[in-house]
Amino acid sequence: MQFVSCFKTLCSNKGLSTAFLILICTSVFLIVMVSWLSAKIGHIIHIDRNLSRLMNYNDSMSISLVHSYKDGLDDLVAERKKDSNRLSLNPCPETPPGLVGKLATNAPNITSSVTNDDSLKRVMYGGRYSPEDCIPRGSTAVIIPYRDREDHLNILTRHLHNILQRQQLNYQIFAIEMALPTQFNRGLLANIGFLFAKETGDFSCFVIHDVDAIMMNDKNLYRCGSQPRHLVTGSTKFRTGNNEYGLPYDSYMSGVIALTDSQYTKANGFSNVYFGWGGEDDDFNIRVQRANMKFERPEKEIGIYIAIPHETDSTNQKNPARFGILDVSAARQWIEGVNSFINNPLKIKYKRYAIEYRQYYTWLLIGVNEAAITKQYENFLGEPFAV
Ligand code: UD2
Ligand code: MN
Repeated sequence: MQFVSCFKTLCSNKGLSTAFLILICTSVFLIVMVSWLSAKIGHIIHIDRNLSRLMNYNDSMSISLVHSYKDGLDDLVAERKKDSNRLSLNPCPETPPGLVGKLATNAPNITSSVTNDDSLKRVMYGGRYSPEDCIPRGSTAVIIPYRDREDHLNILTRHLHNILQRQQLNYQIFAIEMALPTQFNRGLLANIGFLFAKETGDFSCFVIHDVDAIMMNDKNLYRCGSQPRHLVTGSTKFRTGNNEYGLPYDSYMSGVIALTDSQYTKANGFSNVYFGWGGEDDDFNIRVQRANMKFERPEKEIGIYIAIPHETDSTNQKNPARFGILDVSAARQWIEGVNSFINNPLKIKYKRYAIEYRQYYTWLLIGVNEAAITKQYENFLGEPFAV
């Protein structure tokens, strides 16, 4: 009633109704302006981020983007440690009790069996997790050399959080991305990821992981052994003679491997000179053998992976020089590898453009100069590069 009489007074008084109209118009104008401005600012930030991704590497360029939630993350981890002391927890059992074995997961329906639980709610910023009810037997860094496969990364990280929590591991997932326009270099990104993970946490096992490899059996434990481990025994990409999932050749060590700090360091990590697709995996196998180690695999049915189908990436073209580079793998093993980023006369320069502790993984954006690296090692690149 009061509202009606108020409205009548407003209509009968010309001055008042004009003022009211102006007030309404100004408010609407202000609301429109504020929403337009915030959309614009969001857009500018987005463009700025994309630009920084597209910037060419330049020696004099400083790191332009560093977002860090690390302080918060450290607090959480410290808190969890205090909790486990207070609750005097027991070590987690040797065989995790919640494993189900072969997953009800198939290629067109990859996420169905992994999204219906609370595992994602338990993940800490940076894609990190530690069991709440027991002391984990191992601490694993999952390192994914990565570029521009966001849909694969989303599937893989959700899948891993689900399974690695069932495996009662302390773990963290890292996506190491190479800034454009440089050709992709999987080995170099693995090395940088390994060093960064060591800087970030106390890991007993380092798993170098393709972004499109989805494990089909949760008994495939992401732990290390007394020898380097190739966790893949078969992939939906390859069929054997009797039409089972298999591997293309016996010395094939691609997709997912697990090594301790000392095993990785003893082999001197991956070679850094394979730009584009291919070669770095066979080279790494040679390195492991020359360092007197041998890859081991889990049982056949445990190590089957789904390979998410994909096209060839435009910035990861087949490297035509890869066979020549592979020929002189032995000559390069001790002069370039993971030691190229530490103390080394032929040290490789790189930039960390960004570090983000994202919700389900830690993301690193790396810039390198392909021409400079190739020049540095020109005498160690085999026939196609010989002058
Ligand atoms: C095979 C190997 C892989 C590697 C590669 C040769 C298998 C299961 N995997 O993969 O381990 O030796 O041959 O280099 O056989 N990536 C991106 N964005 C890109 C390009 C590559 O994220 O633009 C990453 C991603 O993690 C991917 C991996 O690099 O899984 C390997 O690249 P690929 O998937 O294009 O090559 P593919 O499937 O032949
Ligand atoms: Mn692939």
